[in-house]
Amino acid sequence: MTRTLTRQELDRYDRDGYLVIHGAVPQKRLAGVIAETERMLDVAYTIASGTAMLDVDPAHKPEAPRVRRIKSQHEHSDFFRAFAAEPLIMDLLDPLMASGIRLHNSKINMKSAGVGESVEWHQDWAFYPHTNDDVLAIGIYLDDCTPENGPMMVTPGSHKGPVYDHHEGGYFCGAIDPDLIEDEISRAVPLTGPAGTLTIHHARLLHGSASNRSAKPRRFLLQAYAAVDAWPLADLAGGLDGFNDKIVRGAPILQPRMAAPPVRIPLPLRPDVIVGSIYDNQSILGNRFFDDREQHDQAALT
Ligand SMILES: O=C(O)CCC(=O)C(=O)O
Repeated sequence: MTRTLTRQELDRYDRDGYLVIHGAVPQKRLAGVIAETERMLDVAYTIASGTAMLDVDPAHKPEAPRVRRIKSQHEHSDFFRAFAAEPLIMDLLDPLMASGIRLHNSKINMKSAGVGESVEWHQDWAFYPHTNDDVLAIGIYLDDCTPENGPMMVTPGSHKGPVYDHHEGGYFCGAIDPDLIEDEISRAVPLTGPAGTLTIHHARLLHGSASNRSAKPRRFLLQAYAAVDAWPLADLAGGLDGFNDKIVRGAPILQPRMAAPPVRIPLPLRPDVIVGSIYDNQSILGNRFFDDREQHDQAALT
C-alpha cells in the first residue's frame, strides 16, 4: 500500500522545506533495506582504505572497520537500484515533481555508535545547483533516531532564504561558516523518529548533524531526486544516456525549465581533497560548528 502526500503535508513542505513521516516504511521493507546495507558492509573487512563504494574514517582498519558512508548504493546493488524507484517513495514525491522524477544521488550515512562523525551545516543545493529548485532528498532512518545519536538538524523555512557560500580559502568545501548563519542555527530543529521514519528535505534547506557519542548507531539512508525538468548546472555525470538512465518516474526531456533560484557554482575543488567524501571535503572548513574534529583526530591516532 502506498500513498501520496496530503494537502496538509504539501503545505507544510512548502512552508518549512521539510517533512517527517513516522512509520512510512513498513517493518518488512525496512528489514530488507537493513539486510542489504549490512551485506554491502561486509567488504569493509577486506579493505585498507576507502573505495568508490565505501567512505571510511581515517582510523579504519580491516580488522576494526569504520565506515562513515556507503556511497551511491544504487550503483553497487541491484536491490538499491530498484529501491531508488520504490513505489512508496515515488508516490509520496509525485505531487512535488510534476515533470517526473530523476535520481540524483544516493548514500547511507552510518554514524556508528560512539564515533559517528558530524556533518557541518550546508545546503545540498550548493553541491548541485539546477535550472530550477524542484530538488530534494528523502531520508530513511534505519535505526531509532533520538536527540542523543546525531539526528539531522534543519532550519525551518531556510529553503526560501539565501544560498550561502560553501567555500573556504577560495575552494568549495561543502560547508558554511557557522558565524554566517548563527540565527538560523539557533532555531534549528532535530528530525527524530523510530526506525522506518522517512524525511523529505528541500535541497536549499539548511541542515547538519552532530557526531554520535551515544551507544546507539544512527544509520540514515538518503536518496536525492530532481524533477526531470531540472537540469544540473555544474555537471552531467554519465553524459546524456547516463543522465536519462537515472529517471525513475516519467520520460526524458530536452527542454529544462528555467527558474531563477540563487546559485553559486561548487568549484574550484581543492586538489588534495578526495572528491566524493563530504567528510574530507568539509574538513577544510576553518570555523567548525560541531566540535568533534579534535576528538575525531585523536581517535584516528589510536
Ligand atoms: O547524516 C546526516 O545527518 C546528514 C546528512 C547530510 O546532510 C548529507 O550527508 O549530506
